[in-house]
Amino acid sequence: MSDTQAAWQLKTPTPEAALDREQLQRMGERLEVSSLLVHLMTLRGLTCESDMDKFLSPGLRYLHSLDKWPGVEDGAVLLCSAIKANRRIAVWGDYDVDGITATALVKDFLASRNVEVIHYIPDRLDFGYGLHVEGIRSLAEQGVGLLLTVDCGIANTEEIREAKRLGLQVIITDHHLPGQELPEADVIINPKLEGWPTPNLAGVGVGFLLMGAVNRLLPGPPSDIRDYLDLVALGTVADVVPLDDQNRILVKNGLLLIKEGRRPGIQALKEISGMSPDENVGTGSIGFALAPRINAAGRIGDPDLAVRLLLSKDPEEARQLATKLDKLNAKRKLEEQRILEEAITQAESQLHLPGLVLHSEHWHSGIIGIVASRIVERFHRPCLILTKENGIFKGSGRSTPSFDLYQALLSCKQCLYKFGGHRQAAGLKLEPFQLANLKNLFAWAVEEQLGANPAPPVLELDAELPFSMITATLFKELDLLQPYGQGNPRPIFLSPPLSVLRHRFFSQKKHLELHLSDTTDGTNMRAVAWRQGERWKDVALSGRRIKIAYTPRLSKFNGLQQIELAVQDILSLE
Ligand SMILES: [Mn+2]
Repeated sequence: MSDTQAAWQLKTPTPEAALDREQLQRMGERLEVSSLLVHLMTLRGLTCESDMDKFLSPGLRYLHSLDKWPGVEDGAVLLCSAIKANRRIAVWGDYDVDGITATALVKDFLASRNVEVIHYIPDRLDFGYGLHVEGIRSLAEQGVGLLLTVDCGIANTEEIREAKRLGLQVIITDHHLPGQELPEADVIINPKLEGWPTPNLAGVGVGFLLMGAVNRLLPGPPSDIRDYLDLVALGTVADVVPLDDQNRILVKNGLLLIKEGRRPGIQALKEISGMSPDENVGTGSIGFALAPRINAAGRIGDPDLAVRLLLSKDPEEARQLATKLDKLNAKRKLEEQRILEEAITQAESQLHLPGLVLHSEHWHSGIIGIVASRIVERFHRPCLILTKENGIFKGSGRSTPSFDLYQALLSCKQCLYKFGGHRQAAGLKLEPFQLANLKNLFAWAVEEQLGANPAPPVLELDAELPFSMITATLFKELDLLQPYGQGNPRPIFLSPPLSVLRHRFFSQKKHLELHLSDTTDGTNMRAVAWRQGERWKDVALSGRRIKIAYTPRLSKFNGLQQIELAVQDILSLE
Protein backbone atom coordinates (compact mmCIF):
# COMPACT_ATOMS: atom_id res chain seq x y z
CA MET A 1 0.00 0.00 0.00
CA SER A 2 1.07 3.47 -0.75
CA ASP A 3 2.67 5.78 1.78
CA THR A 4 1.54 8.84 -0.15
CA GLN A 5 -2.03 10.13 -0.25
CA ALA A 6 -3.26 9.48 -3.78
CA ALA A 7 -5.28 12.08 -5.66
CA TRP A 8 -8.84 10.76 -6.07
CA GLN A 9 -10.50 11.22 -9.41
CA LEU A 10 -14.00 10.25 -10.55
CA LYS A 11 -13.77 8.64 -13.98
CA THR A 12 -15.84 10.01 -16.82
CA PRO A 13 -16.78 8.18 -20.02
CA THR A 14 -15.28 9.25 -23.33
CA PRO A 15 -17.57 11.67 -25.22
CA GLU A 16 -18.73 8.87 -27.59
CA ALA A 17 -19.76 6.69 -24.68
CA ALA A 18 -21.31 9.36 -22.45
CA LEU A 19 -25.03 9.01 -21.67
CA ASP A 20 -27.22 11.36 -19.65
CA ARG A 21 -29.28 10.17 -16.70
CA GLU A 22 -32.36 9.43 -18.78
CA GLN A 23 -30.42 7.56 -21.46
CA LEU A 24 -28.70 5.47 -18.77
CA GLN A 25 -32.11 4.62 -17.36
CA ARG A 26 -33.56 3.61 -20.73
CA MET A 27 -30.53 1.56 -21.71
CA GLY A 28 -30.73 -0.17 -18.33
CA GLU A 29 -34.38 -1.03 -18.93
CA ARG A 30 -33.61 -2.50 -22.36
CA LEU A 31 -30.70 -4.58 -21.01
CA GLU A 32 -32.53 -5.42 -17.77
CA VAL A 33 -29.78 -4.04 -15.55
CA SER A 34 -29.45 -0.97 -13.34
CA SER A 35 -28.38 2.38 -14.71
CA LEU A 36 -25.34 2.11 -12.42
CA LEU A 37 -24.21 -0.97 -14.35
CA VAL A 38 -24.76 0.83 -17.66
CA HIS A 39 -22.69 3.72 -16.31
CA LEU A 40 -19.88 1.31 -15.38
CA MET A 41 -19.98 -0.11 -18.91
CA THR A 42 -19.75 3.34 -20.49
CA LEU A 43 -16.66 3.95 -18.34
CA ARG A 44 -15.21 0.82 -19.94
CA GLY A 45 -15.64 2.31 -23.41
CA LEU A 46 -18.84 0.51 -24.44
CA THR A 47 -21.01 2.76 -26.55
CA CYS A 48 -24.01 0.86 -27.90
CA GLU A 49 -26.65 -1.61 -26.78
CA SER A 50 -25.34 -4.53 -28.83
CA ASP A 51 -21.77 -4.15 -27.49
CA MET A 52 -23.12 -3.97 -23.95
CA ASP A 53 -25.30 -7.01 -24.51
CA LYS A 54 -22.30 -8.97 -25.83
CA PHE A 55 -20.22 -7.75 -22.89
CA LEU A 56 -22.82 -9.02 -20.42
CA SER A 57 -23.21 -12.41 -22.12
CA PRO A 58 -20.02 -13.11 -24.10
CA GLY A 59 -20.99 -16.42 -25.71
CA LEU A 60 -18.55 -18.42 -27.81
CA ARG A 61 -20.71 -17.74 -30.87
CA TYR A 62 -19.28 -14.22 -30.86
CA LEU A 63 -15.72 -15.47 -31.54
CA HIS A 64 -14.57 -14.58 -35.05
CA SER A 65 -14.60 -17.58 -37.36
CA LEU A 66 -11.26 -19.29 -37.93
CA ASP A 67 -10.76 -17.96 -41.47
CA LYS A 68 -10.68 -14.40 -40.09
CA TRP A 69 -7.35 -15.03 -38.32
CA PRO A 70 -4.47 -14.76 -40.83
CA GLY A 71 -2.13 -17.74 -41.00
CA VAL A 72 -4.27 -20.04 -38.88
CA GLU A 73 -5.65 -22.11 -41.79
CA ASP A 74 -2.19 -22.27 -43.45
CA GLY A 75 -0.63 -23.42 -40.20
CA ALA A 76 -3.29 -26.08 -39.76
CA VAL A 77 -2.81 -27.39 -43.31
CA LEU A 78 0.96 -27.66 -42.83
CA LEU A 79 0.65 -29.29 -39.42
CA CYS A 80 -1.91 -31.82 -40.66
CA SER A 81 0.20 -32.76 -43.67
CA ALA A 82 3.19 -33.28 -41.36
CA ILE A 83 1.03 -35.48 -39.15
CA LYS A 84 -0.13 -37.47 -42.17
CA ALA A 85 3.49 -37.89 -43.33
CA ASN A 86 4.42 -39.15 -39.86
CA ARG A 87 6.88 -36.34 -39.31
CA ARG A 88 8.03 -36.03 -35.74
CA ILE A 89 6.65 -32.83 -34.19
CA ALA A 90 8.17 -30.76 -31.40
CA VAL A 91 6.44 -27.93 -29.52
CA TRP A 92 8.77 -25.22 -28.21
CA GLY A 93 7.22 -23.27 -25.35
CA ASP A 94 8.09 -20.75 -22.70
CA TYR A 95 8.50 -21.04 -18.93
CA ASP A 96 5.79 -18.57 -17.92
CA VAL A 97 2.12 -19.46 -17.44
CA ASP A 98 1.16 -18.40 -20.96
CA GLY A 99 3.92 -20.52 -22.49
CA ILE A 100 3.29 -23.48 -20.21
CA THR A 101 -0.48 -23.53 -20.78
CA ALA A 102 0.06 -23.12 -24.54
CA THR A 103 2.46 -26.08 -24.55
CA ALA A 104 0.03 -28.18 -22.51
CA LEU A 105 -2.92 -27.18 -24.71
CA VAL A 106 -1.23 -28.23 -27.96
CA LYS A 107 0.02 -31.52 -26.49
CA ASP A 108 -3.26 -32.37 -24.81
CA PHE A 109 -5.42 -31.54 -27.79
CA LEU A 110 -3.21 -33.43 -30.27
CA ALA A 111 -3.12 -36.43 -27.92
CA SER A 112 -6.93 -36.39 -27.95
CA ARG A 113 -6.63 -36.82 -31.72
CA ASN A 114 -4.07 -39.62 -31.24
CA VAL A 115 -1.09 -37.51 -32.27
CA GLU A 116 1.87 -37.65 -29.88
CA VAL A 117 4.30 -34.72 -29.96
CA ILE A 118 7.37 -33.93 -27.89
CA HIS A 119 7.90 -30.58 -26.22
CA TYR A 120 10.76 -28.45 -25.02
CA ILE A 121 10.78 -25.51 -22.61
CA PRO A 122 14.16 -23.83 -22.12
CA ASP A 123 15.59 -23.38 -18.66
CA ARG A 124 15.28 -19.77 -17.56
CA LEU A 125 18.76 -19.55 -16.08
CA ASP A 126 20.71 -21.52 -18.67
CA PHE A 127 19.14 -20.23 -21.86
CA GLY A 128 16.48 -17.66 -21.10
CA TYR A 129 13.43 -16.86 -23.18
CA GLY A 130 12.90 -18.00 -26.77
CA LEU A 131 14.65 -20.36 -29.18
CA HIS A 132 18.33 -21.25 -29.07
CA VAL A 133 20.51 -23.00 -31.62
CA GLU A 134 21.73 -25.82 -29.34
CA GLY A 135 18.14 -26.82 -28.65
CA ILE A 136 17.22 -26.75 -32.31
CA ARG A 137 20.20 -28.92 -33.24
CA SER A 138 19.29 -31.37 -30.53
CA LEU A 139 15.69 -31.58 -31.80
CA ALA A 140 16.96 -32.21 -35.33
CA GLU A 141 19.20 -35.00 -33.99
CA GLN A 142 16.14 -36.53 -32.33
CA GLY A 143 14.56 -36.75 -35.75
CA VAL A 144 12.11 -33.86 -35.39
CA GLY A 145 10.69 -32.82 -38.76
CA LEU A 146 8.40 -29.96 -37.71
CA LEU A 147 8.97 -27.33 -35.07
CA LEU A 148 5.92 -25.55 -33.68
CA THR A 149 6.63 -22.61 -31.37
CA VAL A 150 4.09 -21.32 -28.87
CA ASP A 151 4.33 -17.94 -27.09
CA CYS A 152 7.79 -17.36 -28.60
CA GLY A 153 9.79 -17.48 -31.82
CA ILE A 154 8.90 -14.22 -33.59
CA ALA A 155 12.24 -12.63 -32.60
CA ASN A 156 14.40 -15.68 -33.39
CA THR A 157 15.38 -15.07 -37.02
CA GLU A 158 18.86 -16.60 -36.59
CA GLU A 159 17.65 -19.69 -34.79
CA ILE A 160 14.88 -20.32 -37.29
CA ARG A 161 17.32 -19.97 -40.17
CA GLU A 162 19.31 -22.75 -38.51
CA ALA A 163 16.17 -24.88 -38.14
CA LYS A 164 15.40 -24.44 -41.84
CA ARG A 165 19.03 -25.25 -42.73
CA LEU A 166 18.63 -28.48 -40.80
CA GLY A 167 15.56 -29.33 -42.86
CA LEU A 168 12.84 -28.64 -40.29
CA GLN A 169 9.47 -27.22 -41.18
CA VAL A 170 8.68 -24.33 -38.85
CA ILE A 171 5.36 -22.90 -37.69
CA ILE A 172 5.64 -19.91 -35.37
CA THR A 173 2.75 -19.07 -33.11
CA ASP A 174 3.55 -16.07 -30.96
CA HIS A 175 1.97 -12.82 -29.80
CA HIS A 176 5.07 -10.75 -29.10
CA LEU A 177 5.94 -7.74 -31.23
CA PRO A 178 7.80 -8.71 -34.41
CA GLY A 179 11.10 -6.95 -35.12
CA GLN A 180 12.00 -5.35 -38.44
CA GLU A 181 12.85 -8.68 -40.01
CA LEU A 182 10.43 -11.62 -39.84
CA PRO A 183 11.90 -15.12 -39.43
CA GLU A 184 11.89 -17.37 -42.50
CA ALA A 185 9.37 -19.80 -41.02
CA ASP A 186 6.94 -21.72 -43.21
CA VAL A 187 3.98 -20.15 -41.44
CA ILE A 188 3.85 -17.29 -38.93
CA ILE A 189 0.74 -16.84 -36.83
CA ASN A 190 0.92 -13.67 -34.75
CA PRO A 191 -1.89 -11.26 -33.83
CA LYS A 192 0.55 -8.33 -33.89
CA LEU A 193 0.86 -8.77 -37.68
CA GLU A 194 -1.40 -6.93 -40.08
CA GLY A 195 -4.92 -8.12 -40.76
CA TRP A 196 -5.72 -9.60 -37.38
CA PRO A 197 -9.09 -8.75 -35.83
CA THR A 198 -7.33 -8.06 -32.50
CA PRO A 199 -3.66 -7.76 -31.50
CA ASN A 200 -4.40 -8.76 -27.93
CA LEU A 201 -4.54 -12.56 -27.88
CA ALA A 202 -2.11 -14.28 -25.52
CA GLY A 203 0.24 -17.02 -26.74
CA VAL A 204 -2.18 -19.67 -25.52
CA GLY A 205 -5.06 -17.97 -27.37
CA VAL A 206 -3.11 -18.19 -30.63
CA GLY A 207 -2.32 -21.86 -29.98
CA PHE A 208 -6.02 -22.48 -29.31
CA LEU A 209 -7.04 -21.03 -32.68
CA LEU A 210 -4.49 -23.18 -34.51
CA MET A 211 -5.72 -26.31 -32.74
CA GLY A 212 -9.31 -25.31 -33.56
CA ALA A 213 -8.40 -25.31 -37.26
CA VAL A 214 -6.43 -28.58 -36.96
CA ASN A 215 -9.43 -30.17 -35.26
CA ARG A 216 -11.50 -29.64 -38.40
CA LEU A 217 -8.84 -30.84 -40.83
CA LEU A 218 -7.67 -34.05 -39.21
CA PRO A 219 -9.56 -37.14 -40.36
CA GLY A 220 -11.84 -38.81 -37.83
CA PRO A 221 -14.29 -37.48 -35.24
CA PRO A 222 -13.30 -34.04 -33.88
CA SER A 223 -12.60 -33.36 -30.20
CA ASP A 224 -14.60 -30.78 -28.28
CA ILE A 225 -12.23 -27.84 -28.56
CA ARG A 226 -14.11 -26.00 -25.79
CA ASP A 227 -12.56 -28.44 -23.30
CA TYR A 228 -9.29 -26.52 -23.65
CA LEU A 229 -10.62 -23.11 -22.71
CA ASP A 230 -9.58 -23.61 -19.07
CA LEU A 231 -5.96 -23.51 -20.21
CA VAL A 232 -6.67 -20.50 -22.44
CA ALA A 233 -8.18 -18.61 -19.50
CA LEU A 234 -5.24 -19.41 -17.22
CA GLY A 235 -2.58 -18.28 -19.68
CA THR A 236 -4.49 -15.25 -20.95
CA VAL A 237 -5.19 -13.91 -17.48
CA ALA A 238 -1.66 -14.62 -16.23
CA ASP A 239 -0.14 -12.79 -19.21
CA VAL A 240 -2.16 -9.66 -18.32
CA VAL A 241 -3.20 -8.95 -21.91
CA PRO A 242 -6.16 -6.59 -22.35
CA LEU A 243 -9.45 -8.45 -21.98
CA ASP A 244 -10.95 -7.04 -25.18
CA ASP A 245 -14.09 -8.63 -26.61
CA GLN A 246 -12.39 -11.76 -28.00
CA ASN A 247 -10.23 -12.37 -24.92
CA ARG A 248 -13.25 -11.72 -22.71
CA ILE A 249 -15.17 -14.48 -24.52
CA LEU A 250 -12.27 -16.94 -24.16
CA VAL A 251 -11.62 -16.09 -20.52
CA LYS A 252 -15.22 -15.91 -19.30
CA ASN A 253 -16.00 -19.32 -20.76
CA GLY A 254 -12.69 -20.77 -19.61
CA LEU A 255 -13.32 -19.61 -16.05
CA LEU A 256 -16.54 -21.65 -16.01
CA LEU A 257 -14.48 -24.76 -16.82
CA ILE A 258 -12.00 -23.92 -14.08
CA LYS A 259 -14.90 -23.64 -11.65
CA GLU A 260 -16.14 -27.07 -12.77
CA GLY A 261 -12.64 -28.40 -12.26
CA ARG A 262 -12.65 -31.24 -14.76
CA ARG A 263 -8.90 -31.04 -15.34
CA PRO A 264 -7.22 -32.85 -12.44
CA GLY A 265 -4.18 -30.54 -12.49
CA ILE A 266 -6.25 -27.38 -12.12
CA GLN A 267 -8.43 -29.03 -9.50
CA ALA A 268 -5.32 -29.98 -7.51
CA LEU A 269 -4.00 -26.43 -7.79
CA LYS A 270 -7.29 -25.06 -6.49
CA GLU A 271 -7.23 -27.53 -3.62
CA ILE A 272 -3.68 -26.72 -2.55
CA SER A 273 -4.50 -22.99 -2.75
CA GLY A 274 -7.29 -23.52 -0.24
CA MET A 275 -10.21 -23.17 -2.66
CA SER A 276 -13.31 -25.33 -2.57
CA PRO A 277 -13.78 -27.86 -5.42
CA ASP A 278 -16.47 -25.81 -7.16
CA GLU A 279 -15.10 -22.40 -6.22
CA ASN A 280 -16.02 -19.60 -8.55
CA VAL A 281 -12.54 -18.76 -9.76
CA GLY A 282 -12.10 -15.19 -10.97
CA THR A 283 -9.16 -13.46 -12.56
CA GLY A 284 -8.05 -12.41 -9.08
CA SER A 285 -7.69 -16.02 -7.87
CA ILE A 286 -5.74 -16.85 -11.01
CA GLY A 287 -3.42 -13.90 -10.43
CA PHE A 288 -2.89 -14.52 -6.72
CA ALA A 289 -3.19 -18.29 -6.35
CA LEU A 290 -3.05 -20.42 -9.49
CA ALA A 291 -0.63 -18.52 -11.73
CA PRO A 292 2.11 -17.96 -9.10
CA ARG A 293 2.24 -21.70 -8.38
CA ILE A 294 2.60 -22.52 -12.08
CA ASN A 295 5.13 -19.73 -12.53
CA ALA A 296 7.18 -20.91 -9.54
CA ALA A 297 8.15 -23.96 -11.59
CA GLY A 298 9.68 -21.76 -14.28
CA ARG A 299 11.18 -19.24 -11.86
CA ILE A 300 13.10 -21.44 -9.46
CA GLY A 301 12.37 -25.03 -10.51
CA ASP A 302 11.63 -27.06 -13.61
CA PRO A 303 8.79 -25.79 -15.86
CA ASP A 304 8.08 -29.38 -16.92
CA LEU A 305 6.56 -29.99 -13.50
CA ALA A 306 3.80 -27.56 -14.42
CA VAL A 307 3.32 -29.03 -17.90
CA ARG A 308 2.98 -32.50 -16.37
CA LEU A 309 0.51 -31.17 -13.83
CA LEU A 310 -1.73 -29.64 -16.49
CA LEU A 311 -1.59 -32.79 -18.61
CA SER A 312 -2.16 -35.24 -15.79
CA LYS A 313 -5.27 -37.41 -16.01
CA ASP A 314 -4.77 -38.88 -12.54
CA PRO A 315 -6.00 -36.87 -9.53
CA GLU A 316 -3.46 -38.51 -7.21
CA GLU A 317 -0.49 -37.70 -9.45
CA ALA A 318 -1.88 -34.19 -9.93
CA ARG A 319 -2.05 -33.73 -6.18
CA GLN A 320 1.59 -34.74 -5.78
CA LEU A 321 2.72 -32.37 -8.52
CA ALA A 322 0.61 -29.53 -7.12
CA THR A 323 2.22 -30.08 -3.72
CA LYS A 324 5.67 -29.77 -5.29
CA LEU A 325 4.67 -26.55 -7.04
CA ASP A 326 3.20 -25.22 -3.83
CA LYS A 327 6.52 -25.83 -2.03
CA LEU A 328 8.43 -24.09 -4.80
CA ASN A 329 6.02 -21.19 -4.57
CA ALA A 330 6.49 -20.95 -0.81
CA LYS A 331 10.24 -20.86 -1.37
CA ARG A 332 9.78 -18.20 -4.04
CA LYS A 333 7.72 -16.09 -1.62
CA LEU A 334 10.38 -16.27 1.10
CA GLU A 335 13.06 -15.32 -1.39
CA GLU A 336 10.88 -12.50 -2.71
CA GLN A 337 10.34 -11.17 0.82
CA ARG A 338 14.08 -11.22 1.52
CA ILE A 339 14.94 -9.42 -1.73
CA LEU A 340 12.08 -6.97 -1.24
CA GLU A 341 13.32 -5.93 2.20
CA GLU A 342 16.82 -5.29 0.87
CA ALA A 343 15.42 -3.47 -2.14
CA ILE A 344 13.18 -1.24 0.03
CA THR A 345 16.19 -0.22 2.13
CA GLN A 346 18.09 0.74 -1.03
CA ALA A 347 15.07 2.55 -2.45
CA GLU A 348 14.63 4.62 0.70
CA SER A 349 18.12 6.02 0.24
CA GLN A 350 17.25 7.12 -3.32
CA LEU A 351 13.98 8.93 -2.75
CA HIS A 352 15.52 12.20 -3.95
CA LEU A 353 15.55 10.57 -7.41
CA PRO A 354 12.47 10.28 -9.65
CA GLY A 355 13.53 6.83 -10.86
CA LEU A 356 15.08 3.96 -8.91
CA VAL A 357 17.99 1.68 -9.90
CA LEU A 358 18.47 -1.04 -7.27
CA HIS A 359 21.07 -3.78 -7.47
CA SER A 360 22.76 -6.64 -5.73
CA GLU A 361 25.22 -9.41 -6.53
CA HIS A 362 22.98 -12.19 -5.29
CA TRP A 363 19.29 -11.57 -5.96
CA HIS A 364 17.50 -14.35 -7.83
CA SER A 365 17.00 -13.32 -11.46
CA GLY A 366 13.68 -15.20 -11.63
CA ILE A 367 12.24 -13.03 -8.87
CA ILE A 368 13.55 -9.49 -9.42
CA GLY A 369 10.68 -8.70 -11.82
CA ILE A 370 8.03 -9.30 -9.13
CA VAL A 371 10.06 -7.27 -6.64
CA ALA A 372 10.30 -4.39 -9.12
CA SER A 373 6.47 -4.36 -9.32
CA ARG A 374 6.20 -4.19 -5.52
CA ILE A 375 8.71 -1.32 -5.37
CA VAL A 376 6.74 0.64 -7.99
CA GLU A 377 3.49 0.07 -6.03
CA ARG A 378 5.15 1.37 -2.91
CA PHE A 379 7.21 4.29 -4.15
CA HIS A 380 5.33 5.30 -7.34
CA ARG A 381 8.55 5.60 -9.31
CA PRO A 382 9.80 3.64 -12.29
CA CYS A 383 12.26 1.05 -11.07
CA LEU A 384 15.06 -1.11 -12.44
CA ILE A 385 16.31 -4.04 -10.38
CA LEU A 386 19.62 -5.65 -11.28
CA THR A 387 21.38 -8.77 -10.18
CA LYS A 388 24.71 -10.25 -11.17
CA GLU A 389 24.78 -13.47 -13.14
CA ASN A 390 27.92 -14.89 -14.76
CA GLY A 391 29.74 -11.62 -14.25
CA ILE A 392 27.11 -9.48 -15.93
CA PHE A 393 24.22 -7.42 -14.54
CA LYS A 394 20.84 -8.74 -15.56
CA GLY A 395 17.86 -6.57 -14.80
CA SER A 396 14.13 -6.26 -14.83
CA GLY A 397 12.23 -2.98 -14.92
CA ARG A 398 8.69 -1.89 -14.13
CA SER A 399 7.00 1.37 -14.95
CA THR A 400 4.35 3.69 -13.53
CA PRO A 401 1.18 4.14 -15.64
CA SER A 402 2.27 7.44 -17.20
CA PHE A 403 5.88 6.45 -17.90
CA ASP A 404 7.24 4.78 -21.03
CA LEU A 405 9.96 2.47 -19.75
CA TYR A 406 10.97 1.19 -23.17
CA GLN A 407 11.52 4.76 -24.36
CA ALA A 408 13.67 5.46 -21.30
CA LEU A 409 15.84 2.40 -21.93
CA LEU A 410 16.27 3.50 -25.54
CA SER A 411 17.90 6.67 -24.24
CA CYS A 412 20.17 4.57 -21.99
CA LYS A 413 21.13 2.17 -24.75
CA GLN A 414 24.75 3.39 -25.01
CA CYS A 415 25.52 1.70 -21.69
CA LEU A 416 23.35 -1.40 -22.19
CA TYR A 417 24.52 -4.67 -23.61
CA LYS A 418 20.98 -5.86 -24.38
CA PHE A 419 17.45 -4.73 -23.64
CA GLY A 420 13.86 -5.35 -24.70
CA GLY A 421 10.28 -4.98 -23.56
CA HIS A 422 7.51 -2.43 -23.76
CA ARG A 423 6.00 0.61 -22.02
CA GLN A 424 5.27 -1.06 -18.70
CA ALA A 425 7.91 -3.77 -18.31
CA ALA A 426 11.34 -4.48 -19.71
CA GLY A 427 14.45 -6.59 -19.32
CA LEU A 428 18.08 -5.47 -19.67
CA LYS A 429 21.71 -6.60 -19.43
CA LEU A 430 24.82 -4.53 -18.88
CA GLU A 431 28.53 -4.82 -18.05
CA PRO A 432 29.18 -4.06 -14.37
CA PHE A 433 31.40 -1.05 -15.18
CA GLN A 434 28.41 0.62 -16.87
CA LEU A 435 26.33 0.69 -13.68
CA ALA A 436 27.14 4.29 -12.74
CA ASN A 437 26.39 5.39 -16.29
CA LEU A 438 23.07 3.62 -16.26
CA LYS A 439 22.07 5.30 -13.00
CA ASN A 440 22.83 8.73 -14.46
CA LEU A 441 21.20 8.15 -17.82
CA PHE A 442 18.12 6.56 -16.27
CA ALA A 443 17.68 9.47 -13.85
CA TRP A 444 17.90 11.85 -16.83
CA ALA A 445 15.43 9.83 -18.85
CA VAL A 446 12.90 9.74 -16.03
CA GLU A 447 13.26 13.42 -15.30
CA GLU A 448 12.85 14.24 -18.96
CA GLN A 449 9.55 12.34 -19.13
CA LEU A 450 8.09 13.01 -15.68
CA GLY A 451 9.83 16.12 -14.37
CA ALA A 452 11.91 16.27 -11.20
CA ASN A 453 8.96 15.85 -8.83
CA PRO A 454 6.67 13.12 -10.04
CA ALA A 455 2.97 13.86 -9.58
CA PRO A 456 1.22 12.02 -6.72
CA PRO A 457 -0.44 8.77 -7.77
CA VAL A 458 -4.00 9.03 -9.02
CA LEU A 459 -6.73 6.70 -7.77
CA GLU A 460 -9.52 6.45 -10.32
CA LEU A 461 -13.02 5.90 -8.96
CA ASP A 462 -16.01 4.58 -10.89
CA ALA A 463 -18.97 6.20 -9.11
CA GLU A 464 -20.24 7.41 -5.77
CA LEU A 465 -22.04 4.57 -4.00
CA PRO A 466 -23.96 5.11 -0.76
CA PHE A 467 -24.05 2.13 1.60
CA SER A 468 -27.81 1.63 1.21
CA MET A 469 -27.23 0.64 -2.42
CA ILE A 470 -25.03 -2.32 -1.48
CA THR A 471 -27.58 -5.10 -1.94
CA ALA A 472 -27.73 -8.66 -3.22
CA THR A 473 -28.80 -7.28 -6.61
CA LEU A 474 -25.72 -5.08 -6.77
CA PHE A 475 -23.48 -8.10 -6.17
CA LYS A 476 -25.25 -10.02 -8.95
CA GLU A 477 -24.80 -7.11 -11.32
CA LEU A 478 -21.14 -6.60 -10.46
CA ASP A 479 -20.63 -10.30 -11.19
CA LEU A 480 -21.74 -9.64 -14.75
CA LEU A 481 -18.80 -7.26 -15.19
CA GLN A 482 -16.32 -10.06 -14.51
CA PRO A 483 -13.78 -11.14 -15.58
CA TYR A 484 -11.74 -8.13 -14.59
CA GLY A 485 -8.45 -7.37 -16.22
CA GLN A 486 -6.65 -4.78 -18.25
CA GLY A 487 -9.23 -2.44 -19.80
CA ASN A 488 -11.87 -3.75 -17.40
CA PRO A 489 -10.66 -3.07 -13.86
CA ARG A 490 -12.66 -4.12 -10.80
CA PRO A 491 -14.80 -1.07 -10.01
CA ILE A 492 -13.76 1.08 -7.07
CA PHE A 493 -16.45 3.24 -5.51
CA LEU A 494 -16.41 6.51 -3.64
CA SER A 495 -18.33 6.62 -0.39
CA PRO A 496 -20.38 9.57 0.85
CA PRO A 497 -19.06 11.17 4.08
CA LEU A 498 -18.85 8.47 6.77
CA SER A 499 -18.34 8.46 10.44
CA VAL A 500 -16.05 5.89 12.10
CA LEU A 501 -18.07 4.05 14.76
CA ARG A 502 -15.09 2.03 15.98
CA HIS A 503 -11.91 0.49 14.67
CA ARG A 504 -9.18 -1.99 15.55
CA PHE A 505 -5.86 -3.12 14.17
CA PHE A 506 -5.09 -6.81 13.68
CA SER A 507 -2.26 -9.18 12.64
CA GLN A 508 0.45 -7.22 14.45
CA LYS A 509 -1.20 -3.94 13.50
CA LYS A 510 -0.69 -4.71 9.80
CA HIS A 511 -4.37 -4.43 8.87
CA LEU A 512 -7.17 -2.16 9.96
CA GLU A 513 -10.83 -3.03 10.56
CA LEU A 514 -13.43 -0.26 10.59
CA HIS A 515 -17.09 -0.08 11.50
CA LEU A 516 -18.54 2.76 9.48
CA SER A 517 -21.80 4.64 9.22
CA ASP A 518 -22.94 6.38 6.06
CA THR A 519 -23.91 9.88 7.27
CA THR A 520 -26.28 10.35 4.31
CA ASP A 521 -28.45 7.27 4.78
CA GLY A 522 -27.54 5.90 8.22
CA THR A 523 -26.48 2.46 6.91
CA ASN A 524 -23.65 0.76 8.83
CA MET A 525 -20.99 -1.47 7.25
CA ARG A 526 -17.85 -3.34 8.27
CA ALA A 527 -14.74 -2.52 6.26
CA VAL A 528 -11.18 -3.81 6.13
CA ALA A 529 -8.16 -1.82 5.00
CA TRP A 530 -5.54 -4.44 4.22
CA ARG A 531 -1.90 -3.47 4.77
CA GLN A 532 -2.86 0.04 5.91
CA GLY A 533 -2.35 -0.39 9.66
CA GLU A 534 1.06 1.25 9.62
CA ARG A 535 -0.31 4.37 7.96
CA TRP A 536 -3.18 4.95 10.42
CA LYS A 537 -1.78 3.60 13.67
CA ASP A 538 -1.10 7.04 15.16
CA VAL A 539 -4.34 8.68 14.03
CA ALA A 540 -7.36 8.95 16.34
CA LEU A 541 -9.85 7.33 13.98
CA SER A 542 -12.92 6.64 16.10
CA GLY A 543 -15.53 9.36 15.72
CA ARG A 544 -13.65 10.86 12.78
CA ARG A 545 -15.39 11.82 9.53
CA ILE A 546 -13.84 10.16 6.51
CA LYS A 547 -14.52 9.07 2.95
CA ILE A 548 -13.31 5.78 1.58
CA ALA A 549 -12.47 4.43 -1.85
CA TYR A 550 -13.81 0.90 -1.72
CA THR A 551 -15.06 -2.25 -3.32
CA PRO A 552 -17.92 -4.20 -1.71
CA ARG A 553 -17.19 -7.94 -1.33
CA LEU A 554 -19.12 -10.97 -0.17
CA SER A 555 -17.00 -12.92 2.24
CA LYS A 556 -17.71 -16.20 3.99
CA PHE A 557 -17.31 -16.33 7.74
CA ASN A 558 -18.24 -19.50 9.68
CA GLY A 559 -20.20 -20.61 6.63
CA LEU A 560 -22.23 -17.40 6.61
CA GLN A 561 -22.06 -14.92 3.79
CA GLN A 562 -21.51 -11.37 4.86
CA ILE A 563 -20.78 -8.09 3.21
CA GLU A 564 -17.36 -6.62 3.73
CA LEU A 565 -15.98 -3.47 2.18
CA ALA A 566 -12.43 -3.73 0.90
CA VAL A 567 -10.92 -0.30 1.49
CA GLN A 568 -8.48 0.94 -1.16
CA ASP A 569 -7.80 4.27 0.44
CA ILE A 570 -9.04 6.55 3.20
CA LEU A 571 -9.46 10.29 3.09
CA SER A 572 -9.79 12.12 6.40
CA LEU A 573 -12.31 14.97 6.20
CA GLU A 574 -11.02 16.58 9.41
MN1 LIG B 1 2.90 -14.66 -23.54
